[in-house]
Amino acid sequence: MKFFLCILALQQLYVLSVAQDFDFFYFVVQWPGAYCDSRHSCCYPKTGKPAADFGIHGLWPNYKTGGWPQNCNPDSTFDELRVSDLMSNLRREWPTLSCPSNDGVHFWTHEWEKHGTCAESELDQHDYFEAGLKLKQKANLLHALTNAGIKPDDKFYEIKDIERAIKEAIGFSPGIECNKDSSHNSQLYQIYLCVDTSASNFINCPVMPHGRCDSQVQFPKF
Ligand code: U2P
Repeated sequence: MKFFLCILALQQLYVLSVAQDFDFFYFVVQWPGAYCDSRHSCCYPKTGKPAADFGIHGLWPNYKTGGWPQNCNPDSTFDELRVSDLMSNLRREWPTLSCPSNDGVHFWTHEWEKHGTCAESELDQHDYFEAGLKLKQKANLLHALTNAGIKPDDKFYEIKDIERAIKEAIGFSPGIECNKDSSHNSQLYQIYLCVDTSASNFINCPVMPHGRCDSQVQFPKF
């Protein structure tokens, strides 16, 4: 009897350890011009003004029913040594804009501890950040938009045209999030792409983020 109970307990343990702890990722990039024009204060990183390109915000495990897990493992802290080979790419592609000006470690620590720790069943710390960098390159979102004549020139663009340009370039519809600048203009702020649990392939979004965009949005200069 003891033996069978033991087998049962081991089986339960196995089911728990391989059970999916999230359903997909949001890969989220932010337009620095909109971040800086919004109510946020904005400070350039110590390494200087980021390029006029989308910067990575995060790679966020999500549930297909909405909602997300967060801060899943307090014992797993961000360790710069684990991503030392990625540092120059992180500075360029995942730049911090928060104040006071800093080198980005605070931002990456936050993203790892809040989100990355919830995907540890799929990706260790190095692979989590590397996956974000690879997705940024694969999506090439600024290129997708400029190719369709949508440029960061302070002009207003139809949100439908922005969505269409991205869908044509990568094959999947994005989620778009807007913010308001100090004159209450709706601005293109963040783009969400859905990604499978291996963090390598774009997929159709099981659930779209709430975007708060007007039908026409400004693509601000940076
Ligand atoms: O939207 C405001 C903040 O909520 C967090 N967020 C939002 C959507 C989602 O699917 N997952 C998620 O975590 C983000 O928090 P941050 O990572 O910036 O702390 C987002 O900025």
